[in-house]
This record gives sequence, structure tokens and C-alpha cells, in this order.
Amino acid sequence: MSRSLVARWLIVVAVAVVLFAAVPSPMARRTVAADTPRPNVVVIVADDLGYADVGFHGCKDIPTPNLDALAKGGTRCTNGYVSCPVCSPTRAGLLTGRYQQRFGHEFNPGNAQQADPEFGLPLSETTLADRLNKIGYATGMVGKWHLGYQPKFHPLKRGFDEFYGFYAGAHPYVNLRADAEAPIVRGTKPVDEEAYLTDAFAREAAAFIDRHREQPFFLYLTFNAVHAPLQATDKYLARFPNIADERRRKYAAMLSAMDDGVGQVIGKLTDAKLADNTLVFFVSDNGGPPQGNSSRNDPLHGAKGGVYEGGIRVPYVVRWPGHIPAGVTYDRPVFTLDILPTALAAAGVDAQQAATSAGRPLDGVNLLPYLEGKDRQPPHEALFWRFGQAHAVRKGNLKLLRMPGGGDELYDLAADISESKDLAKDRPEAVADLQKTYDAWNAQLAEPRWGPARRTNPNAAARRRARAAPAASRPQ
Ligand SMILES: [Ca+2]
Repeated sequence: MSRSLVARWLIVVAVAVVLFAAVPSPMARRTVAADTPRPNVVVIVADDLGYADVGFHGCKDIPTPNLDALAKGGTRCTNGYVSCPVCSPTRAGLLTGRYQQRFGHEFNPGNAQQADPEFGLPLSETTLADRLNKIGYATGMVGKWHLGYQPKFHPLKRGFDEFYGFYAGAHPYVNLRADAEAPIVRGTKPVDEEAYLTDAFAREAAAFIDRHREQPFFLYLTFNAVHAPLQATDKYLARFPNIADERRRKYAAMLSAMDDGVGQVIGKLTDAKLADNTLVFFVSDNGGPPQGNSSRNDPLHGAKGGVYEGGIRVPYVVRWPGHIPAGVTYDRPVFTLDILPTALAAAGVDAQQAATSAGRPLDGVNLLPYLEGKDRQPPHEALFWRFGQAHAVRKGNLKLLRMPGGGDELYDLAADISESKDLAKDRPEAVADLQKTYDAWNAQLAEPRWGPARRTNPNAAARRRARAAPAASRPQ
């Protein structure tokens, strides 16, 4: 056979192979059909939302039909916790899947003027956005960042392709063009925003889904609703003519706006025929602060800032149609650190293995086998909280806690969700056991990288900034 004939023969064989491969056998077709595309991931975080203030927890004066529909379409975790009773540390834990105290992210920073210059999610940590971006997900963040003011901590440097929102822990909702010191930014550029901020975030989230409907995406939507300041528009206030308390009425309007926003985002997923292929989480970043925004946590005791249940147990919903059971509750303790490994498992990645080999093991676990009912064991042997002088550990239904200036308190949450009967004196052996468990965890933690005391003194913060600045730029 001449060389040209060999070449022709090879071409014919190659074409035949390609054609044959393009027409899969019945077996191959089944494999393809079973191999569903990687799901989108949408994590929606509310800010300072009380445990009692959603319809699916029995809220009566503020309807939340869209959140209720989300809960009905998924599993509601009745013992869903955050890893800190305040905003920034919870977000650090959520986005890393690791106890934030392992890397010193224990406290809120204060505003940009007061914050420690080194405040920010440490660059040693890998975010959920980093991990999903690396495997081909489009990653977008809309809302409150609260994980660093410096450029090196910017969302676009932490795994997000797109960002629309603000950096601080709180923001006005109206008259946004006037807010020159703490602007709303798109990417890194300040923008004028005409809309009510909650409406703007919903609009941007829906637009992100529209832009990326053809590829797997991760949307991290962090409303600052219903965090103070209490500001709402007439459109939403008009829904609550019967709430006499003016602060509660404004809170209701803010919450109703956020509920509309959730409806807009879920509606966009549905319209784009993506709902069945999207894993959605909804949580609040900490318990409600009734004094701050008129929220309610009942029947839980305590509030934002403390380690009673009212500070750390939050509305927690997971929805992934066809995978996670719909309209049911899951009652074992879970927390926001579980979001990262669960989302990555849904995307086909064993996050724990990757994180462990990188020397930064995860504390969260993949919840899918538990929520799907394949694993009946509790996902966690114990959950822990440390927030300065306040700390707590929950093991089974027993919870040991200590608030600043107080002594040991022990509660059986199965019998006493309101933490009304302190069992510490009656059950010293349980106190000792839980304390030992807590001590073993606590010994693994780092010192806080910044402290709450620093943020209360702007002069001290200014001195620290001066010390941290390069010598040439220091004031003489
Ligand atoms: Ca918060």
C-alpha cells in the first residue's frame, strides 16, 4: 500500500470512529442521561433576621410567601446554626467551611474608619467561590461583603468573577447617591443606585442568573436586609397598615421587600428552567437583635451577640428538587459551615479531601447523605461557638454555655428549646464532659487577629493604621 493510500485508509478509519462515537449505544445513552449536569449553587443570606420572623416558623404579622415556598420545596433544618452570633465571622466561616476562629476571624471589625488595618478574611483561606471558580463555575456576589476593606480582600480577589454591593457591615437603603464614603460598587467602581437597596440586590442577582444561565454558576446573594438602619419605601410600608409599632412596621416592610427579592431570584431560576438543577441555601447570618431592628427570636432565648439559641439558631433551608426531600424538616444540628462541602459535593468535588491535603481541613460536612436520608447518624458529634468571652458547645441535645461574666449553664434543648431551666448544678458530670469536649476544640484555635475592644476606640484604630502604614507615608 502506498503512503497516500495508507493515509486515506487512516482517514476513513478515523471518520468511522468519530461517527460511531457520536452515536452512543443504549448503554452509553443511559450513562449520559444519568450524568446530570453540575448544579448551580445559590446561597442567600439574610442579615439579622430573627428565628421567629418567617412564615415557616410561624410568623403571623409579616407574611413571607416566597421564603415559605422555598422551604416547602426543600428541607427546613430546624436546628440550623451559624458559627458566630454576629455578621462578619459567620460569613468567614460560611465561605471557608472552617471555624473562623482557626484563622483568627473571631470578631466584627467596626466600620472602615475604625477597623483594624489587617481586618479581612485571611488570604491563607480558600473560599467556596475560589473552589467553584476553579472547576469552571461563573461566580457572582451581590450584597454585603463584610470580609475586608483593603483591595487585597476584595470579592474579586476571593474567587468571585463579579461583585455588586458594599464592603461594610451595614448600609443605608435609600438616597444611595449621597453615600460617598461607603459607596455601592460594581466590581470596584462606585455607582449611583436609584433603587431601594434590597430591590437593587434582587435585580442584580436575577441579572447574574440571566447572564450565566448557559453554564454552571455560583451566586452568593447577601441581603443587608433586615439589618439596621430601619428604612423602607412606601410600597412596602403600605403592606402593613395594621402594625402599630412603627419600628416593627418598618422591619416588616424591609423583610417583605427581601421576601419579594427571594421570589424574584427563585422565579428567575424557574423561568430559565434551572430550578431543578440549582442547589439553594437560605440562612440568616445570626439571630435577631430585637433592640436593634424589632426582630423576634421566640421561642428562643437570647439575641444577636450572645450564644443562647436566639443568637445562633437561624432559619435554614436547603432546596435541590429531586435530590433533597421537599416539604420536610431535618432536626439534627447542622450549621453554615456545612454549606461549602455540601455545594462542592453536589458539584462532584470531595472538598474535605482537597482541603485536608492543603493542610486546612474543613469543619463543615457534606449534608447531602443526611438530608437524603441515606445516613441516619448525626452529621456532627458536637458544634462549638467562641465569641470572645462567650462560648458554647452542643453535643446531642445538651448544650453547655457561658456568657461574659456568667457561670456555666447547661440546657437540654430537646426538652427546653427556650433555655429556661439551667441543669448545670443538677448534672455536674454532663458539665464536665461537655467542658472537656469544648476544651479540646478550643485548644486548636488561633488568637483573634483583631479584637472588639479596638473598634470601640477610633483614636486607637487611627494609631494602629499609622503604625501599619509604610514609614514614608506616616505623618511626621
Ligand atoms: Ca448580621
